Amino acid sequence: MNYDYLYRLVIFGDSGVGKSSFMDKYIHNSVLKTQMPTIGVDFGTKHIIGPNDKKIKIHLWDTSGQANFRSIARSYYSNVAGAILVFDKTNPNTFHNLPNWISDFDSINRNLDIPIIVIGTKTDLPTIISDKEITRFVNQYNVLYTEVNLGAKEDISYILQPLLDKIWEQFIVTNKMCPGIKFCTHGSLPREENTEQTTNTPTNSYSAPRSFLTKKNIINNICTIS
Ligand SMILES: Nc1nc2c(ncn2[C@@H]2O[C@H](COP(=O)(O)OP(=O)(O)OP(=O)(O)O)[C@@H](O)[C@H]2O)c(=O)[nH]1
Ligand SMILES: [Mg+2]
Repeated sequence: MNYDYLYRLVIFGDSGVGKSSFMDKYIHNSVLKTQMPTIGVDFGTKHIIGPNDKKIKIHLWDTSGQANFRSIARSYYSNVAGAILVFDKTNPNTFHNLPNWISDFDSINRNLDIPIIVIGTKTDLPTIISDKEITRFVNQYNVLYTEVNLGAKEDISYILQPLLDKIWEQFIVTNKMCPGIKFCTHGSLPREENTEQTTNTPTNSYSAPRSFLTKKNIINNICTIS
C-alpha cells in the first residue's frame, strides 16, 4: 500500500509488561492471550491517515525486555521517529525502571529529542502506583503518557495519537530531519520501496494543527480503556 510518510517506532520496557500484547492489540485488535517472551525482536506494520489526509505507514519494532537480549534491543533504538515505553501498573519495579530505559534510549539518540510515550498496562488489575507518582514522573521526564487494559474489547487504534501528533508537529511541520521518518513521493515507480527517500520534506504545509498532549496537561488527558 502506498504511503506519504513512514514512521519507524520502537517498543521497549521490562519483560512481561505487555509490549507484544500491545502490538498485537494495536495492529490486529487481538484478544489478550498468554504470550511467550519475545526472542530478540518482533515486527509489525499499520497504516493510518494523518493530518491533511496524508497516508502514514507505521513500522513497529517490538523488542524483548529480557536482559540477555538487551544489546539486540538497543540496536533498534536508533533511526526511530518515536518510542513506546511500556510498564506494568501492577508491578512497581517496572515503573521504577523507566528512568533507566529512558536514559539508555536518550544516550543513543543524543540531541534528536525523539518523543516518547509511556504506556501503563494491566489497568484491569489492582495497582499500587499512584497517579501522583505518575504525574511527577511525566513532568520530570517530559514524556507523553497513557494507560490501557489490553484485555478490554475496545479497539485501541487511537492510543498512539498523542505520539503521532507530536512526531508530526516536531518533524513534519517544521521540516526537521528525523532519521526515523521516510517520505514517499508517489512518483511513477510502481514499488513503494523504490519511492522511499531519506528526507521527511512534506509536499504541503500543515494547515490544521491537532492538539497533542504536553507534559503539563498530559495527566488530565489520560486515555484509559477499562
Ligand atoms: N490482565 C492483563 N494482562 C496483560 C495485559 N497486558 C499484557 N498482559 C499479560 O502479560 C503477559 C506478558 O505480556 P507480553 O506481551 O508477553 O509482555 P512483553 O512485554 O512482550 O514481554 P517480553 O517479550 O518478555 O519483553 C501476557 O501473559 C499477557 O497476557 C493487561 O492489560 N492486563
Ligand atoms: Mg514480548
